[in-house]
Amino acid sequence: LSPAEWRPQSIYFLLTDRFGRSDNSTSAGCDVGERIYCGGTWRGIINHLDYIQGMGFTAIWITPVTKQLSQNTGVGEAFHGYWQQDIYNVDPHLGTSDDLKALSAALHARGMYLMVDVVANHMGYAGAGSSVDYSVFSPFNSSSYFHSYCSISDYNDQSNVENCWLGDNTVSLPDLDTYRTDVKDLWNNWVSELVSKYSIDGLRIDTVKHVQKSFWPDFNAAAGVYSVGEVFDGNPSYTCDYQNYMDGVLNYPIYYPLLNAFQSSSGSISNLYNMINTVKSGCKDSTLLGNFIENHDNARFPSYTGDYSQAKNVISFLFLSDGIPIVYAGQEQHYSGGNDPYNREAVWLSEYSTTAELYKHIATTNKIRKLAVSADSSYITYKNVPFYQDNHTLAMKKGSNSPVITVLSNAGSSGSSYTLSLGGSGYSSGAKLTELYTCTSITVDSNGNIAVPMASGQPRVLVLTSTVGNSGLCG
Ligand code: ABC
Ligand code: CA
Repeated sequence: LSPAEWRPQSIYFLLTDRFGRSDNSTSAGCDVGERIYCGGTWRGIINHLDYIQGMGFTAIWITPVTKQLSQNTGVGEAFHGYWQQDIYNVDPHLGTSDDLKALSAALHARGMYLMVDVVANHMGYAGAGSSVDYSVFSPFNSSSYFHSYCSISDYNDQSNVENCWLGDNTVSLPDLDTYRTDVKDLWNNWVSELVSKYSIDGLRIDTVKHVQKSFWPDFNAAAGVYSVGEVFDGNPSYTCDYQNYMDGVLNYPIYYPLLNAFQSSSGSISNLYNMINTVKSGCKDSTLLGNFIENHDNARFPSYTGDYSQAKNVISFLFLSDGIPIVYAGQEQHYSGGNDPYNREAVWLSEYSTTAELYKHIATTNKIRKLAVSADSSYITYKNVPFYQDNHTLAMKKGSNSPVITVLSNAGSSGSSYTLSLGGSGYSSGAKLTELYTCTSITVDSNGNIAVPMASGQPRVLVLTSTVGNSGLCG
Protein backbone atom coordinates (compact mmCIF):
# COMPACT_ATOMS: atom_id res chain seq x y z
CA LEU A 1 0.00 0.00 0.00
CA SER A 2 1.26 3.45 -0.90
CA PRO A 3 1.51 6.38 1.52
CA ALA A 4 -1.62 7.90 -0.02
CA GLU A 5 -3.50 4.64 0.50
CA TRP A 6 -2.41 4.53 4.15
CA ARG A 7 -3.62 8.04 5.04
CA PRO A 8 -7.25 7.04 5.72
CA GLN A 9 -6.38 3.82 7.59
CA SER A 10 -6.35 3.41 11.34
CA ILE A 11 -3.87 1.15 13.06
CA TYR A 12 -4.06 -1.17 16.07
CA PHE A 13 -0.54 -1.86 17.37
CA LEU A 14 0.02 -5.06 19.29
CA LEU A 15 2.90 -7.09 20.70
CA THR A 16 2.30 -10.48 19.15
CA ASP A 17 3.36 -12.27 22.34
CA ARG A 18 0.84 -10.32 24.41
CA PHE A 19 -2.33 -10.13 22.33
CA GLY A 20 -3.87 -13.53 21.66
CA ARG A 21 -3.01 -17.19 22.13
CA SER A 22 -3.49 -20.10 19.74
CA ASP A 23 -5.48 -21.93 22.44
CA ASN A 24 -7.80 -18.92 22.88
CA SER A 25 -7.12 -18.84 26.61
CA THR A 26 -8.24 -15.71 28.43
CA SER A 27 -6.75 -16.82 31.73
CA ALA A 28 -3.18 -17.89 30.91
CA GLY A 29 -0.96 -15.97 33.32
CA CYS A 30 1.41 -13.26 32.15
CA ASP A 31 3.62 -11.67 34.78
CA VAL A 32 4.89 -8.59 33.00
CA GLY A 33 7.70 -8.09 35.52
CA GLU A 34 9.29 -11.37 34.43
CA ARG A 35 9.78 -10.17 30.84
CA ILE A 36 9.30 -13.65 29.38
CA TYR A 37 7.19 -15.08 26.57
CA CYS A 38 3.52 -15.28 27.57
CA GLY A 39 2.27 -17.34 24.66
CA GLY A 40 0.72 -14.94 22.16
CA THR A 41 0.97 -16.02 18.50
CA TRP A 42 0.01 -15.04 14.95
CA ARG A 43 -2.73 -17.69 15.11
CA GLY A 44 -3.92 -16.02 18.28
CA ILE A 45 -4.27 -12.72 16.41
CA ILE A 46 -6.31 -14.45 13.69
CA ASN A 47 -8.65 -15.72 16.45
CA HIS A 48 -9.45 -12.18 17.56
CA LEU A 49 -9.67 -10.12 14.39
CA ASP A 50 -13.38 -9.49 15.05
CA TYR A 51 -12.40 -7.74 18.26
CA ILE A 52 -9.97 -5.45 16.40
CA GLN A 53 -12.25 -4.82 13.45
CA GLY A 54 -15.15 -4.21 15.85
CA MET A 55 -13.41 -1.01 16.93
CA GLY A 56 -13.16 0.05 13.30
CA PHE A 57 -9.45 -0.53 12.77
CA THR A 58 -8.43 -1.23 9.22
CA ALA A 59 -4.84 -2.33 9.92
CA ILE A 60 -2.63 -3.91 12.54
CA TRP A 61 1.04 -3.27 13.26
CA ILE A 62 2.77 -6.31 14.76
CA THR A 63 6.16 -6.48 16.51
CA PRO A 64 9.17 -7.91 14.61
CA VAL A 65 8.80 -11.40 13.17
CA THR A 66 12.45 -12.47 12.86
CA LYS A 67 14.10 -15.22 14.91
CA GLN A 68 15.38 -13.96 18.24
CA LEU A 69 18.09 -14.84 20.72
CA SER A 70 16.76 -17.84 22.66
CA GLN A 71 18.17 -17.33 26.15
CA ASN A 72 16.38 -16.14 29.23
CA THR A 73 18.81 -13.33 29.94
CA GLY A 74 19.15 -11.30 33.12
CA VAL A 75 16.66 -8.89 31.50
CA GLY A 76 14.29 -11.57 30.28
CA GLU A 77 13.45 -13.16 26.95
CA ALA A 78 13.04 -11.65 23.49
CA PHE A 79 9.23 -11.78 23.59
CA HIS A 80 9.03 -8.23 22.16
CA GLY A 81 11.02 -9.16 19.04
CA TYR A 82 13.75 -6.52 19.06
CA TRP A 83 16.67 -8.92 19.71
CA GLN A 84 16.96 -10.72 16.37
CA GLN A 85 19.72 -13.17 15.44
CA ASP A 86 18.42 -14.76 12.25
CA ILE A 87 16.64 -12.50 9.79
CA TYR A 88 15.80 -15.32 7.37
CA ASN A 89 13.63 -17.27 9.78
CA VAL A 90 10.63 -16.33 11.87
CA ASP A 91 10.56 -16.54 15.63
CA PRO A 92 9.17 -20.00 16.47
CA HIS A 93 7.49 -18.78 19.66
CA LEU A 94 5.11 -16.70 17.52
CA GLY A 95 4.28 -19.38 14.99
CA THR A 96 5.47 -20.71 11.66
CA SER A 97 6.06 -18.95 8.41
CA ASP A 98 2.74 -20.41 7.22
CA ASP A 99 0.98 -18.97 10.27
CA LEU A 100 2.28 -15.52 9.41
CA LYS A 101 1.08 -15.95 5.83
CA ALA A 102 -2.29 -17.05 7.19
CA LEU A 103 -2.51 -13.90 9.30
CA SER A 104 -1.78 -11.75 6.28
CA ALA A 105 -4.42 -13.62 4.25
CA ALA A 106 -7.01 -13.40 7.04
CA LEU A 107 -6.53 -9.65 7.24
CA HIS A 108 -6.75 -9.19 3.50
CA ALA A 109 -9.91 -11.30 3.35
CA ARG A 110 -11.51 -8.68 5.61
CA GLY A 111 -10.16 -5.75 3.61
CA MET A 112 -7.65 -5.05 6.40
CA TYR A 113 -3.91 -4.47 6.17
CA LEU A 114 -0.71 -5.74 7.76
CA MET A 115 2.12 -3.53 9.01
CA VAL A 116 5.25 -5.27 10.26
CA ASP A 117 7.97 -3.85 12.49
CA VAL A 118 11.50 -4.23 11.14
CA VAL A 119 14.93 -3.59 12.65
CA ALA A 120 17.93 -2.76 10.46
CA ASN A 121 20.09 -1.03 13.05
CA HIS A 122 21.14 -4.01 15.12
CA MET A 123 21.04 -7.66 16.06
CA GLY A 124 20.66 -8.91 19.64
CA TYR A 125 23.19 -10.79 21.74
CA ALA A 126 22.87 -12.34 25.20
CA GLY A 127 26.06 -10.92 26.62
CA ALA A 128 28.30 -7.89 26.77
CA GLY A 129 29.28 -5.94 23.67
CA SER A 130 32.94 -6.69 24.27
CA SER A 131 32.46 -10.47 24.08
CA VAL A 132 30.03 -11.12 21.22
CA ASP A 133 30.20 -14.46 19.39
CA TYR A 134 29.31 -13.23 15.90
CA SER A 135 28.86 -16.76 14.53
CA VAL A 136 25.36 -16.85 16.07
CA PHE A 137 24.06 -14.32 13.53
CA SER A 138 22.52 -15.16 10.19
CA PRO A 139 23.73 -13.45 8.08
CA PHE A 140 26.25 -10.92 9.49
CA ASN A 141 28.23 -13.77 11.06
CA SER A 142 31.47 -11.85 11.54
CA SER A 143 32.53 -8.74 13.41
CA SER A 144 33.40 -7.01 10.16
CA TYR A 145 29.71 -6.35 9.44
CA PHE A 146 29.42 -4.29 12.62
CA HIS A 147 30.64 -1.07 14.11
CA SER A 148 33.29 -1.76 16.71
CA TYR A 149 31.85 -1.83 20.19
CA CYS A 150 31.06 1.36 22.04
CA SER A 151 27.97 2.07 24.10
CA ILE A 152 25.81 5.09 23.20
CA SER A 153 26.79 7.68 25.78
CA ASP A 154 25.74 11.04 24.39
CA TYR A 155 22.37 11.57 22.74
CA ASN A 156 23.45 15.07 21.72
CA ASP A 157 26.23 13.65 19.56
CA GLN A 158 24.61 12.29 16.40
CA SER A 159 27.61 10.20 15.32
CA ASN A 160 27.66 8.57 18.76
CA VAL A 161 23.91 7.84 18.38
CA GLU A 162 24.42 6.32 14.93
CA ASN A 163 27.64 4.39 15.31
CA CYS A 164 27.68 3.19 18.91
CA TRP A 165 25.51 0.43 20.34
CA LEU A 166 22.17 0.33 22.15
CA GLY A 167 21.58 -2.23 24.87
CA ASP A 168 23.64 -3.00 27.93
CA ASN A 169 26.05 -5.62 29.26
CA THR A 170 23.34 -8.21 29.74
CA VAL A 171 21.85 -7.89 26.25
CA SER A 172 23.96 -5.94 23.81
CA LEU A 173 22.59 -4.77 20.48
CA PRO A 174 25.49 -5.20 18.01
CA ASP A 175 25.30 -2.19 15.73
CA LEU A 176 25.51 -2.92 12.01
CA ASP A 177 27.92 -1.01 9.81
CA THR A 178 25.17 0.38 7.62
CA TYR A 179 27.71 2.24 5.48
CA ARG A 180 29.02 -1.02 4.00
CA THR A 181 27.64 -1.61 0.54
CA ASP A 182 27.10 -5.31 1.20
CA VAL A 183 25.13 -4.55 4.39
CA LYS A 184 22.96 -2.01 2.56
CA ASP A 185 22.33 -4.35 -0.37
CA LEU A 186 21.52 -7.17 1.94
CA TRP A 187 18.95 -5.16 3.88
CA ASN A 188 17.35 -3.81 0.74
CA ASN A 189 17.01 -7.29 -0.76
CA TRP A 190 15.80 -8.69 2.54
CA VAL A 191 13.06 -6.12 3.03
CA SER A 192 11.84 -6.45 -0.52
CA GLU A 193 11.62 -10.25 -0.16
CA LEU A 194 9.95 -10.04 3.26
CA VAL A 195 7.26 -7.71 1.95
CA SER A 196 6.48 -9.92 -1.00
CA LYS A 197 6.70 -13.25 0.86
CA TYR A 198 4.15 -12.22 3.49
CA SER A 199 2.17 -9.72 1.39
CA ILE A 200 2.98 -6.96 3.86
CA ASP A 201 1.22 -3.63 3.34
CA GLY A 202 3.34 -1.30 5.42
CA LEU A 203 6.35 -1.12 7.71
CA ARG A 204 7.13 0.37 11.09
CA ILE A 205 10.88 0.87 11.13
CA ASP A 206 12.71 0.63 14.45
CA THR A 207 15.60 2.79 15.73
CA VAL A 208 15.62 5.10 12.71
CA LYS A 209 17.71 7.81 14.41
CA HIS A 210 20.45 5.24 15.06
CA VAL A 211 21.23 4.77 11.35
CA GLN A 212 22.59 7.44 9.02
CA LYS A 213 19.82 9.24 7.15
CA SER A 214 21.19 8.37 3.74
CA PHE A 215 20.49 4.68 4.41
CA TRP A 216 16.72 5.11 4.51
CA PRO A 217 15.51 6.28 1.08
CA ASP A 218 16.77 3.13 -0.65
CA PHE A 219 15.43 0.90 2.12
CA ASN A 220 12.00 2.55 1.94
CA ALA A 221 12.02 2.25 -1.85
CA ALA A 222 13.06 -1.41 -1.69
CA ALA A 223 10.17 -2.11 0.69
CA GLY A 224 7.83 -0.51 -1.84
CA VAL A 225 5.18 0.17 0.81
CA TYR A 226 4.41 3.02 3.22
CA SER A 227 7.03 3.06 5.95
CA VAL A 228 6.73 4.92 9.24
CA GLY A 229 9.92 5.34 11.21
CA GLU A 230 10.54 5.44 14.92
CA VAL A 231 12.55 8.56 15.74
CA PHE A 232 12.23 8.64 19.51
CA ASP A 233 12.64 12.37 20.02
CA GLY A 234 10.17 15.09 20.93
CA ASN A 235 12.06 17.87 19.16
CA PRO A 236 10.11 18.68 15.96
CA SER A 237 13.06 19.99 14.00
CA TYR A 238 15.11 16.89 14.81
CA THR A 239 12.33 14.40 14.12
CA CYS A 240 10.60 16.05 11.15
CA ASP A 241 13.80 16.04 9.13
CA TYR A 242 13.60 12.25 8.89
CA GLN A 243 10.44 12.63 6.82
CA ASN A 244 12.71 13.81 4.05
CA TYR A 245 14.19 10.28 4.03
CA MET A 246 11.12 8.06 4.57
CA ASP A 247 7.35 8.30 4.13
CA GLY A 248 6.43 9.06 7.70
CA VAL A 249 7.61 9.11 11.28
CA LEU A 250 5.87 8.39 14.55
CA ASN A 251 4.53 11.66 15.91
CA TYR A 252 6.81 12.03 18.95
CA PRO A 253 6.74 15.84 18.62
CA ILE A 254 2.98 15.84 19.31
CA TYR A 255 3.16 13.00 21.86
CA TYR A 256 4.72 15.04 24.67
CA PRO A 257 2.48 18.15 24.53
CA LEU A 258 -0.57 15.93 23.93
CA LEU A 259 0.20 13.92 27.06
CA ASN A 260 0.85 17.07 29.02
CA ALA A 261 -2.31 18.82 27.83
CA PHE A 262 -4.73 16.06 28.82
CA GLN A 263 -3.12 14.27 31.75
CA SER A 264 -4.53 16.86 34.14
CA SER A 265 -6.92 19.80 34.14
CA SER A 266 -3.93 22.08 34.57
CA GLY A 267 -2.08 20.74 31.53
CA SER A 268 -1.04 23.24 28.88
CA ILE A 269 -3.51 23.52 26.00
CA SER A 270 -1.46 26.28 24.41
CA ASN A 271 1.68 24.16 24.08
CA LEU A 272 -0.34 21.58 22.17
CA TYR A 273 -2.03 24.27 20.06
CA ASN A 274 1.38 25.67 19.11
CA MET A 275 2.88 22.25 18.40
CA ILE A 276 0.09 21.42 15.95
CA ASN A 277 1.20 24.45 13.92
CA THR A 278 4.90 23.72 14.36
CA VAL A 279 4.55 20.16 13.08
CA LYS A 280 2.31 21.26 10.25
CA SER A 281 4.88 23.72 8.99
CA GLY A 282 8.00 21.81 10.01
CA CYS A 283 7.28 18.27 8.83
CA LYS A 284 7.15 17.51 5.12
CA ASP A 285 3.60 16.11 5.41
CA SER A 286 1.80 16.03 8.75
CA THR A 287 -0.92 13.83 7.28
CA LEU A 288 1.55 10.91 6.92
CA LEU A 289 2.72 10.88 10.53
CA GLY A 290 1.72 8.13 12.97
CA ASN A 291 -0.25 9.52 15.93
CA PHE A 292 -0.17 7.79 19.29
CA ILE A 293 -0.47 8.39 23.01
CA GLU A 294 0.66 4.94 24.16
CA ASN A 295 3.18 2.35 23.06
CA HIS A 296 5.39 -0.38 24.48
CA ASP A 297 8.22 2.03 25.29
CA ASN A 298 6.29 4.60 27.31
CA ALA A 299 4.05 4.48 30.36
CA ARG A 300 0.38 4.16 29.44
CA PHE A 301 -1.86 7.24 29.58
CA PRO A 302 -3.94 5.92 32.52
CA SER A 303 -0.74 5.60 34.56
CA TYR A 304 -0.82 9.42 34.63
CA THR A 305 -4.56 9.89 35.13
CA GLY A 306 -7.37 7.41 35.73
CA ASP A 307 -9.95 9.84 34.36
CA TYR A 308 -11.96 8.43 31.47
CA SER A 309 -12.90 11.79 29.97
CA GLN A 310 -9.26 12.77 29.65
CA ALA A 311 -8.51 9.40 28.02
CA LYS A 312 -11.37 9.94 25.55
CA ASN A 313 -10.20 13.41 24.57
CA VAL A 314 -6.74 12.12 23.80
CA ILE A 315 -8.19 9.36 21.63
CA SER A 316 -10.38 11.84 19.76
CA PHE A 317 -7.31 13.97 19.11
CA LEU A 318 -5.39 11.00 17.63
CA PHE A 319 -8.19 10.32 15.14
CA LEU A 320 -9.27 13.82 14.17
CA SER A 321 -5.99 15.68 13.76
CA ASP A 322 -3.48 15.22 10.92
CA GLY A 323 -1.90 11.78 10.65
CA ILE A 324 -2.71 8.10 10.91
CA PRO A 325 -4.17 7.12 14.30
CA ILE A 326 -2.42 4.33 16.16
CA VAL A 327 -3.94 2.73 19.25
CA TYR A 328 -1.78 0.43 21.37
CA ALA A 329 -3.44 -2.85 22.34
CA GLY A 330 -4.85 -2.60 25.85
CA GLN A 331 -5.51 1.13 25.52
CA GLU A 332 -9.16 0.28 24.73
CA GLN A 333 -9.32 -1.59 28.06
CA HIS A 334 -7.89 1.38 29.97
CA TYR A 335 -4.83 -0.63 30.97
CA SER A 336 -2.62 1.46 33.20
CA GLY A 337 0.85 -0.12 33.17
CA GLY A 338 3.82 2.17 33.76
CA ASN A 339 7.15 2.05 31.97
CA ASP A 340 8.58 -0.99 30.15
CA PRO A 341 8.00 -3.84 31.11
CA TYR A 342 4.77 -2.91 32.95
CA ASN A 343 3.11 -1.41 29.87
CA ARG A 344 3.11 -4.82 28.14
CA GLU A 345 0.10 -6.45 29.77
CA ALA A 346 -1.59 -9.45 28.11
CA VAL A 347 -4.72 -8.31 26.30
CA TRP A 348 -6.40 -11.73 26.67
CA LEU A 349 -6.76 -11.12 30.41
CA SER A 350 -9.41 -8.48 29.57
CA GLU A 351 -11.41 -11.31 27.97
CA TYR A 352 -11.58 -9.03 24.93
CA SER A 353 -14.49 -7.10 26.38
CA THR A 354 -16.31 -5.19 23.67
CA THR A 355 -18.39 -3.26 26.19
CA ALA A 356 -15.42 -1.45 27.73
CA GLU A 357 -15.96 2.32 27.67
CA LEU A 358 -12.91 3.16 25.60
CA TYR A 359 -13.54 0.24 23.22
CA LYS A 360 -16.87 1.89 22.39
CA HIS A 361 -15.36 5.37 22.22
CA ILE A 362 -12.75 4.19 19.75
CA ALA A 363 -15.41 2.45 17.65
CA THR A 364 -17.46 5.65 17.46
CA THR A 365 -14.43 7.80 16.72
CA ASN A 366 -13.30 5.48 13.93
CA LYS A 367 -16.80 5.84 12.43
CA ILE A 368 -16.57 9.61 12.68
CA ARG A 369 -13.25 9.64 10.87
CA LYS A 370 -14.56 7.33 8.15
CA LEU A 371 -17.57 9.60 7.71
CA ALA A 372 -15.28 12.60 7.36
CA VAL A 373 -13.16 10.80 4.76
CA SER A 374 -16.15 9.72 2.71
CA ALA A 375 -18.01 13.04 2.93
CA ASP A 376 -15.09 15.23 1.83
CA SER A 377 -12.40 14.05 -0.59
CA SER A 378 -10.05 16.74 0.65
CA TYR A 379 -10.44 15.87 4.35
CA ILE A 380 -7.57 13.46 4.65
CA THR A 381 -4.94 15.72 3.10
CA TYR A 382 -6.34 18.98 4.48
CA LYS A 383 -4.11 20.30 7.27
CA ASN A 384 -5.83 20.60 10.62
CA VAL A 385 -6.31 24.18 11.92
CA PRO A 386 -6.49 24.87 15.66
CA PHE A 387 -8.69 27.97 15.99
CA TYR A 388 -9.80 28.34 19.59
CA GLN A 389 -8.16 27.77 22.96
CA ASP A 390 -8.75 28.58 26.59
CA ASN A 391 -7.21 27.09 29.73
CA HIS A 392 -9.16 23.83 29.37
CA THR A 393 -10.39 23.74 25.80
CA LEU A 394 -8.99 23.32 22.30
CA ALA A 395 -11.00 23.56 19.10
CA MET A 396 -9.71 22.59 15.67
CA LYS A 397 -11.14 22.27 12.17
CA LYS A 398 -10.15 19.96 9.35
CA GLY A 399 -11.58 19.77 5.82
CA SER A 400 -12.07 22.40 3.13
CA ASN A 401 -15.76 22.76 2.33
CA SER A 402 -17.56 21.57 5.42
CA PRO A 403 -14.85 21.09 8.02
CA VAL A 404 -15.08 18.67 10.92
CA ILE A 405 -14.98 20.70 14.15
CA THR A 406 -13.37 18.95 17.12
CA VAL A 407 -13.68 20.46 20.60
CA LEU A 408 -11.50 18.91 23.30
CA SER A 409 -11.39 19.49 27.03
CA ASN A 410 -8.98 18.54 29.78
CA ALA A 411 -11.48 19.33 32.56
CA GLY A 412 -12.02 15.64 33.36
CA SER A 413 -15.15 13.76 34.36
CA SER A 414 -15.94 16.23 37.12
CA GLY A 415 -15.98 19.09 34.63
CA SER A 416 -19.07 21.29 34.68
CA SER A 417 -21.91 21.42 32.18
CA TYR A 418 -21.86 24.63 30.20
CA THR A 419 -22.37 25.99 26.74
CA LEU A 420 -19.25 27.03 24.86
CA SER A 421 -20.05 29.79 22.37
CA LEU A 422 -17.57 28.92 19.65
CA GLY A 423 -16.73 31.39 16.92
CA GLY A 424 -14.27 31.09 14.06
CA SER A 425 -15.44 27.70 12.82
CA GLY A 426 -16.02 28.97 9.27
CA TYR A 427 -19.71 27.95 9.37
CA SER A 428 -22.16 30.75 8.80
CA SER A 429 -25.36 31.68 10.49
CA GLY A 430 -28.14 29.14 9.96
CA ALA A 431 -25.89 26.18 9.13
CA LYS A 432 -27.27 22.96 10.60
CA LEU A 433 -24.70 20.89 12.49
CA THR A 434 -24.78 17.63 14.42
CA GLU A 435 -22.63 16.85 17.46
CA LEU A 436 -21.71 13.24 16.83
CA TYR A 437 -21.01 11.87 20.32
CA THR A 438 -24.36 13.07 21.72
CA CYS A 439 -26.34 13.35 18.47
CA THR A 440 -27.37 16.89 19.35
CA SER A 441 -28.59 19.20 16.55
CA ILE A 442 -27.18 22.71 16.66
CA THR A 443 -27.91 25.61 14.33
CA VAL A 444 -25.16 28.20 13.96
CA ASP A 445 -26.45 31.43 15.53
CA SER A 446 -26.87 34.84 13.92
CA ASN A 447 -23.35 35.87 14.97
CA GLY A 448 -21.84 32.76 13.42
CA ASN A 449 -21.24 31.11 16.79
CA ILE A 450 -21.84 27.46 17.63
CA ALA A 451 -23.42 26.70 21.02
CA VAL A 452 -21.37 23.62 21.93
CA PRO A 453 -22.89 21.65 24.82
CA MET A 454 -19.96 20.78 27.08
CA ALA A 455 -20.35 18.34 29.97
CA SER A 456 -18.17 16.16 32.20
CA GLY A 457 -15.06 17.10 30.24
CA GLN A 458 -16.22 15.04 27.24
CA PRO A 459 -14.96 15.65 23.70
CA ARG A 460 -17.32 17.04 21.05
CA VAL A 461 -17.29 16.69 17.26
CA LEU A 462 -19.50 18.72 14.93
CA VAL A 463 -20.24 18.09 11.27
CA LEU A 464 -22.76 19.34 8.77
CA THR A 465 -25.98 17.43 9.50
CA SER A 466 -26.60 16.71 5.82
CA THR A 467 -23.39 14.62 5.68
CA VAL A 468 -24.30 12.25 8.53
CA GLY A 469 -26.51 10.13 6.27
CA ASN A 470 -26.18 6.39 6.81
CA SER A 471 -22.83 6.50 8.58
CA GLY A 472 -24.23 4.44 11.46
CA LEU A 473 -23.86 7.52 13.64
CA CYS A 474 -26.93 9.24 15.11
CA GLY A 475 -29.66 6.90 13.93
C1 ABC B 1 14.58 -3.13 28.19
C2 ABC B 1 14.40 -2.10 29.32
C3 ABC B 1 15.65 -1.41 29.64
C4 ABC B 1 16.66 -2.46 29.95
C5 ABC B 1 16.80 -3.38 28.74
C6 ABC B 1 17.83 -4.45 28.95
O1 ABC B 1 15.58 -4.00 28.50
O2 ABC B 1 13.49 -1.10 28.92
O3 ABC B 1 15.45 -0.58 30.78
O4 ABC B 1 17.88 -1.82 30.19
C7 ABC B 1 13.84 -3.38 23.01
C8 ABC B 1 12.87 -3.90 24.05
C9 ABC B 1 13.09 -3.18 25.37
C10 ABC B 1 14.56 -3.26 25.80
C11 ABC B 1 15.43 -2.72 24.65
C12 ABC B 1 16.91 -2.81 24.97
O5 ABC B 1 15.17 -3.48 23.47
O6 ABC B 1 11.56 -3.64 23.61
O7 ABC B 1 12.29 -3.78 26.37
O8 ABC B 1 14.74 -2.45 26.97
O9 ABC B 1 17.32 -4.12 25.07
C13 ABC B 1 12.85 0.90 19.98
C14 ABC B 1 11.68 -0.04 20.26
C15 ABC B 1 11.93 -0.73 21.57
C16 ABC B 1 13.13 -1.65 21.42
C17 ABC B 1 14.24 -1.02 20.69
C18 ABC B 1 15.46 -1.78 20.53
C19 ABC B 1 14.09 0.16 20.01
O10 ABC B 1 10.48 0.66 20.18
O11 ABC B 1 10.82 -1.46 22.04
O12 ABC B 1 13.54 -2.02 22.77
O13 ABC B 1 15.26 -2.48 19.28
C20 ABC B 1 15.87 4.66 22.55
C21 ABC B 1 15.91 4.38 21.06
C22 ABC B 1 14.58 3.84 20.55
C23 ABC B 1 14.14 2.63 21.38
C24 ABC B 1 14.06 3.07 22.83
C25 ABC B 1 13.63 1.94 23.76
O14 ABC B 1 15.35 3.53 23.26
O15 ABC B 1 16.25 5.58 20.38
O16 ABC B 1 14.77 3.45 19.21
N1 ABC B 1 12.85 2.06 20.89
C26 ABC B 1 15.61 9.37 24.94
C27 ABC B 1 16.43 9.16 23.69
C28 ABC B 1 15.78 8.08 22.83
C29 ABC B 1 15.63 6.81 23.63
C30 ABC B 1 14.75 7.13 24.82
C31 ABC B 1 14.46 5.90 25.69
O17 ABC B 1 15.38 8.14 25.61
O18 ABC B 1 16.56 10.37 22.98
O19 ABC B 1 16.58 7.83 21.70
O20 ABC B 1 15.04 5.79 22.80
O21 ABC B 1 15.63 5.38 26.18
C32 ABC B 1 12.09 13.29 25.46
C33 ABC B 1 13.17 13.49 24.43
C34 ABC B 1 13.58 12.13 23.90
C35 ABC B 1 14.01 11.22 25.05
C36 ABC B 1 12.86 11.12 26.03
C37 ABC B 1 13.17 10.18 27.18
O22 ABC B 1 12.52 12.42 26.49
O23 ABC B 1 12.69 14.31 23.39
O24 ABC B 1 14.61 12.24 22.94
O25 ABC B 1 14.35 9.92 24.54
O26 ABC B 1 11.77 14.56 26.01
CA1 CA C 1 23.62 2.29 14.27
